[in-house]
Amino acid sequence: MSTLKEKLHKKIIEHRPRTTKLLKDYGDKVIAKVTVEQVIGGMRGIKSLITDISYLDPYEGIRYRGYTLQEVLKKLPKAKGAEMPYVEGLYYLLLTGEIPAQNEVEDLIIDFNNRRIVPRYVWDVIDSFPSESHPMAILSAAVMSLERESHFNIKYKQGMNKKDYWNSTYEDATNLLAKMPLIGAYIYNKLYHPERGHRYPDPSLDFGANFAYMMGKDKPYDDVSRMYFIIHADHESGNVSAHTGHLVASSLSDVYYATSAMINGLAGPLHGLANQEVLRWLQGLIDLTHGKLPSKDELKAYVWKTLNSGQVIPGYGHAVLRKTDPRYTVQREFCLKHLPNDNIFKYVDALYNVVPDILKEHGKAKNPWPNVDAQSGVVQWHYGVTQYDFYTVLFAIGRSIGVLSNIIWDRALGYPLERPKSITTNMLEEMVQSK
Ligand code: CMX
Repeated sequence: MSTLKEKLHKKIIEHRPRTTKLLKDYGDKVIAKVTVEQVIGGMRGIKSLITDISYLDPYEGIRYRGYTLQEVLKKLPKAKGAEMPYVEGLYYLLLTGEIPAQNEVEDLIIDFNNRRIVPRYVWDVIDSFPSESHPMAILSAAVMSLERESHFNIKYKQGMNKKDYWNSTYEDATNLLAKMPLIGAYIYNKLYHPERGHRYPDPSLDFGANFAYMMGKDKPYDDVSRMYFIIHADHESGNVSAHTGHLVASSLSDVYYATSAMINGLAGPLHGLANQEVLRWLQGLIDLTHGKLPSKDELKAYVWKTLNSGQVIPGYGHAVLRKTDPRYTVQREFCLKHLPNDNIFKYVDALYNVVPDILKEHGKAKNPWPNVDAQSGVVQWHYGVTQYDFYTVLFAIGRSIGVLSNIIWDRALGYPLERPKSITTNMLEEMVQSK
């Protein structure tokens, strides 16, 4: 057993009695009430999911295992000369709740490298897609095609004990995660640089650096990749992608089914696809102003035009957050250091000075502040990834780290099939009248 798996096993054994006690001693204790608005309004704020991997505070933003993003970026081990930590270290942290030592991450990098070979048929699946297909559709299908590799399914058919579900799920999750950067880079090269052909990974490199290498990008794109995958990894359990992954896995579908479904949820413009929408919307503004930074009044007019035509401002607002997203801030700080004179960054910064006030005046959005997607495309564009349809694939690679960690723990703690109750409009009307 690897060091990580051994530690994880120990943590699982320690944690199980807490769940058992909560259920046995407090199973019928009421912890929240549910309003009509929540039932009709997408279940906002209903406390009905449990995860220890991350927690999202509306005013502070995300914490991974209790650590803020700034702390995660500071504390996790880094490669020599790197500004951003190893992605593998984050997987270790999410699974165990502990910051790994340098040698523990190095072991994990070797383990990932041993698991990353992608079967030939996956490349065939990707190659069979028309070049106009959206990269998220291709990614979802590629992950789905790997389903036949599932250890969990083999063990399940052999009559595995429930207590061991986490073990083969860990194997599946780690095998899939190790392959995600290869699949992402292959899709990128096939769609946008077919002249390059397939770029094989470099066995001496870690997750982020290997991705940069396969994408044909020089430094500091390795750090961009690490930063990008780390900040997108998890956002507690209720967001569409994380929740979808958890829901599908709750029926004991294996991690390939669950991750493919998670990718499909992420591909919507109100969720992960917003990062591509931000760039599309910005390009409209840049074209209109011929690349010359507009005045504050011109910016305001552009924002109002979007709102008055019944569209949302992409990259702004959030279902839970009520402040500027720290994932936005991390990327902004990176931009200030590495690309302060980038023209698109200047547009993004200028918009930051006008959009929140306009959204407040507009009076609809509960959160007028920018989210992660308002900044992420700018960084990618600066380093030559200008094909913005691809941006959500990067989000999906990052998000799979959190979703897969959650699924392993779901199995370890024996969380059951998810099955909330629905009611009809008639029933709801009767309920409110009888109160
Ligand atoms: N621009 C214009 N209107 C907005 C808005 C925005 N950025 N954000 C919210 N609103 C509107 C909503 O559309 C809703 O309008 P209706 O009452 O007409 O339906 C109203 O304000 C209330 O919405 P809310 O409670 O503040 O927000 P929700 O929880 O319903 O939705 C989100 C959250 C993210 C979907 C929404 O803010 C939005 O559409 N933002 C733009 C898209 C975006 O950036 N998504 C990425 C989010 C981060 C991620 O998951 O990647």
